[in-house]
Amino acid sequence: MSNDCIFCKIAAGEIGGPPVYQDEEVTAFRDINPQAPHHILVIPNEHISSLNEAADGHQALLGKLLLTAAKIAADQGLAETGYRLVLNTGPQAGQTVFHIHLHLLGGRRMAWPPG
Ligand code: DGP
Repeated sequence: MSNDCIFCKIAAGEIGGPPVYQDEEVTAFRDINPQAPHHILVIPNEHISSLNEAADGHQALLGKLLLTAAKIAADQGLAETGYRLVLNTGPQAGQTVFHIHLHLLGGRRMAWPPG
């Protein structure tokens, strides 16, 4: 855990409301600034600043982020209509919180290419 990381504090239950999903490896919670009717962030409980800092040993954990997002999407009724997963990496991609997080967005039609 990084003491100055807001997402570490959320994963530890120190701030924020009840998570959408949590187990010993990952936490999912609603984005504070939703960009779609459903906007959920899925994070590893372990602090990893960005995908650039992920190592080979994180392979299973990163796969779990994807599978957890898919399960949450199904639980939220988004599997049939579709949803988008976004993983911003670095400032130019728009990453503002430096703890890996997968955006799960759904409930509206998405444009392509993304802005
Ligand atoms: P990104 O731009 O990819 O780094 O996305 C960071 C997201 O995190 C952004 O959509 C807003 C969200 N966020 C930032 N601080 C908080 C917080 O304290 N609580 C929650 N639930 N979401 C937050």
